[in-house]
Amino acid sequence: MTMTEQSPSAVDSGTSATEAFRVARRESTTTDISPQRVGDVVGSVLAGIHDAIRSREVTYDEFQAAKAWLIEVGEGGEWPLFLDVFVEHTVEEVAARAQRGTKGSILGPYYLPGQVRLPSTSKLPMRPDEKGTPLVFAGRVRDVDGNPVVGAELDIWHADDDGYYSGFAPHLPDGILRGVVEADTDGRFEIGTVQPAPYRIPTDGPTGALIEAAGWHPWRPAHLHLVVRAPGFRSITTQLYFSGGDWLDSDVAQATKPELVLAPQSQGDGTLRSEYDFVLEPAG
Ligand code: MBD
Ligand code: FE
Repeated sequence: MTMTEQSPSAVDSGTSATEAFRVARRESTTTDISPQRVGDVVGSVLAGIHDAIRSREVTYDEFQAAKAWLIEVGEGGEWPLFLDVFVEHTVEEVAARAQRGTKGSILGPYYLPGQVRLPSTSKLPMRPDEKGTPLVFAGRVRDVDGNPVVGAELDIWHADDDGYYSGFAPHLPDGILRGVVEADTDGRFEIGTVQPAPYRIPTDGPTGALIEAAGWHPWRPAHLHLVVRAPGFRSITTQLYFSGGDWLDSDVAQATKPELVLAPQSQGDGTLRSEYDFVLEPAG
C-alpha cells in the first residue's frame, strides 16, 4: 500500500488506543492486588526474562536495543497493541478454564464503549459508499439450556474493507462499523454490515518493527469483534472469523478457535449471509 495523507500512521492508532484504554480503566472498578500476589507474578515474569538472557546469552548490545525499543513502544502509544497481540490470548485462555457457553477470544485494543444502539434487525453505521462485500450476520442468543435470552445485546465492531477501525484511523468517520444491537424477545438478531478485511499491525511503529526484525508476519485474519451481554448472564467477549480466509491458521495474535469460524453463504445477489447462535451462562 502506498502512504498517502489518507493512510493512518501507527502513532495515530497507538495514541488513540492508549487514550481509549485510559478512559476504560478510569471507569472500571479495580481491586487491590496483594503484595504477595504482585511479588509472585512479577517474580515469575522476571525469572522468565533472566532465563532467556542466560539460555540465549543476550549481550549488552541486545539489552540496550531492547531498552530503546521499550521506550519507543510507550512513546508510540503501542502498549495496548503490543500486549493485546502478544499476551492477551494467554490471559483469555486462563479465564476460559472457568467458562461455559460460547467460546471467548481477546478484546484487543480497538473497542470503544457507548456506540449507537440499534434494533434487532439493523445495518451498522457506514459510509454511503462503504466498500466491501455486504454481509448479513444473523442468529440467536440462548442460555445454556437452549432457552432464548431476553434483553440480550450484541456490542459489535470490526475493521472496514481496508482493515482499518473507526476511532483509530483519522480518515474514517467516527462510529462506522460499530453498534450495540438489541436482540428481540426471542434473542434474535440480524445485522447488516460489510465483510471486514484482514488486519495488519502497522508496519511503521515499534510493534511492526519488532515483527519485521523477528521475521514474523504482521497479519490477523479478518474478524468481527463482539461483546454479547444480557442481565443476569456472564458477558462474552469474542471474535468470529471467516472460513477459508487468509491468516486463519497463523493469526499473529493467536486468538482464533475452531468454534469461532463462520462459513458465510453466498446469497446470489452478491451478499454473504452467516448464522451464529450465542450461548450465555448465568452470571457467577
Ligand atoms: C486487532 O484488530 C485486534 O483485534 C487485536 C486483538 C489486536 C490488534 C488489532
Ligand atoms: Fe480486531
